[in-house]
Amino acid sequence: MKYEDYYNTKYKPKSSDLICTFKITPCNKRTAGAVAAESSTGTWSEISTMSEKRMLDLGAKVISIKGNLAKIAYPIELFEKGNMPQIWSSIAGNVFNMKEVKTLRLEWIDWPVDMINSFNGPKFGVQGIRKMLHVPKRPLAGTIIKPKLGLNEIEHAQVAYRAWVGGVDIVKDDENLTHQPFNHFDKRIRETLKQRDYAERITGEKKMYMPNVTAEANEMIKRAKFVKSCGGEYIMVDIITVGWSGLQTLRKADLGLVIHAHRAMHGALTRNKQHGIAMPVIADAARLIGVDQIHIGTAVGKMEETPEDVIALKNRVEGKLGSAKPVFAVCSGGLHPGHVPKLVKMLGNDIIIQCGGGIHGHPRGTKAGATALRQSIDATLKHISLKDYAKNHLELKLALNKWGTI
Ligand code: CAP
Ligand code: MG
Repeated sequence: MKYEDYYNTKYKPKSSDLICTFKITPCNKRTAGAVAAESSTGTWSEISTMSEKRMLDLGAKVISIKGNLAKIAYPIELFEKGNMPQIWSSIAGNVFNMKEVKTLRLEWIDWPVDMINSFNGPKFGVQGIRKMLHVPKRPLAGTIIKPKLGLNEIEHAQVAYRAWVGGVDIVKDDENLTHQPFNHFDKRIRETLKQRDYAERITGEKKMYMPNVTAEANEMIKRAKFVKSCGGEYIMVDIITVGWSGLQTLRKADLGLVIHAHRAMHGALTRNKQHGIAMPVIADAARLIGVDQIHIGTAVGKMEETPEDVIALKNRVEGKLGSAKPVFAVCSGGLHPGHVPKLVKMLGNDIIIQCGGGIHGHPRGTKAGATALRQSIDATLKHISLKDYAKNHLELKLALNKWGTI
């Protein structure tokens, strides 16, 4: 039996098959067959423990090759429903390091309904979050407390308060702030939620805090429960570093908290366009497991990505995926108020715009920075140029003087 035996363009995929699109270099019957074999029933040698027929019947099939793209269909029996790590151990496992392929990138997955339904999916999604915040239409405004590390609990809470009263809806921890000697988780949550309550009273607006619960899985659940017991409504988690198992455990705890997905480390998998895993594939898995919002990039900020990448990812996280609710797209990374018109033009109103440095670096401080962001969103929705709006909105004017518009 050869790798080529897994090439079977006569096979008619069933609606229950999971279909992966791989970019393969070089892409031919043998290399695509090798990927299909190693990711399903095959290995490098003939073996005596099962008949060839049974191996090929159950195995994945290369159903088409077009240019450097190969489509591979996987019978659903190969997988354990509701077990995301197992699925990835198959389709995104050994194959990336096979000598047979020079490079390999998992570009896309078409998920069968049965598999989609075996996961929890988002509890809230775009509409649930808008309802909680009482903000039906406009882009949501958010910030990340900066510096990422170093503030103590009280300082952290005070910066959050200033951002909320300045105008942001959501404040989040940074991805590497959890429970460090200078800033303990429990105290940070208590202090920051206290400030959230003050900010809600002062502004009359609903405010949200996203504490980072990233940790070992049992510890995450403990922390998430603590957030809930303090009156929190949101948590954030670093989905790649905690892994699918950690994320599933967190979602399955079903604590009724909105889950924000930070994707720190995704670049190690997604950045090389020839090798690795495309971000929409990662976003699909996170959505099936059940995150409510996820970072999609900005195309105008500090991270490497094209507008096409960001638009495609936005379409994917809110597009049809069985009965999974649309996920709120989060734009973050090097943003400031001057970026808002371009972001809204590119992506529409269903986005969360997060500025870290672009708020806390405002010449008059965090509160003014947050106000500048809200002014920029208001101007954009009123179709007034930022330059004109800044004439009688001082905070915006100072932000534009510092960072400009694009
Ligand atoms: C943004 C951010 C996010 C990045 C992650 C940061 O802060 O909090 O982690 O946006 O990238 O620490 O960089 P700034 P992505 O607003 O100060 O840049 O969203 O692309 O995954
Ligand atoms: Mg960050």
